[in-house]
Amino acid sequence: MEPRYIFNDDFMADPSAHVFEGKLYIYPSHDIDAHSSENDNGDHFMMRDYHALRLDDVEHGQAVDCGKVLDLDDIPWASKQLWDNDVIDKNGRYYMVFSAKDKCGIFRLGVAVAERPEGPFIPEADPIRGSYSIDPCLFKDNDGEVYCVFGGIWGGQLQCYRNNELIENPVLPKGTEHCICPRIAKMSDDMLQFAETPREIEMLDANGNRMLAEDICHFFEASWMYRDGDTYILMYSTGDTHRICYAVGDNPYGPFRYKGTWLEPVAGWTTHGSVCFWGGKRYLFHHDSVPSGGVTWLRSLKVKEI
Ligand code: FUB
Repeated sequence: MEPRYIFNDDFMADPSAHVFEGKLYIYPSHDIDAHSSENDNGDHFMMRDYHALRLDDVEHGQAVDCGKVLDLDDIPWASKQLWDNDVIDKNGRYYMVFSAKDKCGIFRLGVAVAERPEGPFIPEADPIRGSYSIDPCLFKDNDGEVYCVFGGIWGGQLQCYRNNELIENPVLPKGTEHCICPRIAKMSDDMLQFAETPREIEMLDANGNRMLAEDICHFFEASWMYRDGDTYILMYSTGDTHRICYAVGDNPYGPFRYKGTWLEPVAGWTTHGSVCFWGGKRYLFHHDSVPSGGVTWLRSLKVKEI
């Protein structure tokens, strides 16, 4: 199958793809043109709502828009920038964890709950206690435990935290300094809070050494975790080197060792994806900015087989 666009009706990005109730759903960010200037802080990503999409024919069809499932105006604690989200099913309900800035301009993770995959998702009054940064991925292990893997640097603010505390005067690592790594926390049974203090996932290069800031495959944002047999796969974006890479480990907490690159740089600054199995094949859902003529904040959804 040739890589192809799956939703030509609107600009959407950061697709989280899952099979729920025998159907393939995608939960993307909904890009808009807010006419804000582009900067390293990501101020040009001013998204205000989320939609759920359903894709019935992965290799040929266009996704169906199931409608708006959550609006910024309905989230009591959030002020702006609905960035990446993910959804998981548990105990017959659907839980979305999403990133947004609070009233102080700090990224937090929030939970919203739905009775059906198509939503609507009803947001909790407050963000997850102790949450920070962006790009939550919800990974359900074979024993039913759900983990939230999250974090992104630069505009995603992950460099502002050490040991889960805000630090003063954060600096980004450079050169041969260790790169900043994603965080992981098991979710509570009711899926509304972290059940434990988030831990940093150790990321290793192909030789088993700690990943460095200068490595082309360094972690930046957009974690996606899944399991294949006894192997845990952590896919992520390298941000400023514009790749989607993956690393493997033997448990969700890591360490994870770099294994390969699934997507070379695309049109537009960001790259971000999810992996979903459908019809016996493994697909990478992601985005690029070709249809908008390269506008970084107006991205379109794609799929390719991996
Ligand atoms: O969509 C806004 C941000 O761009 C996401 O949170 C990042 O992963 C990048 O795709």
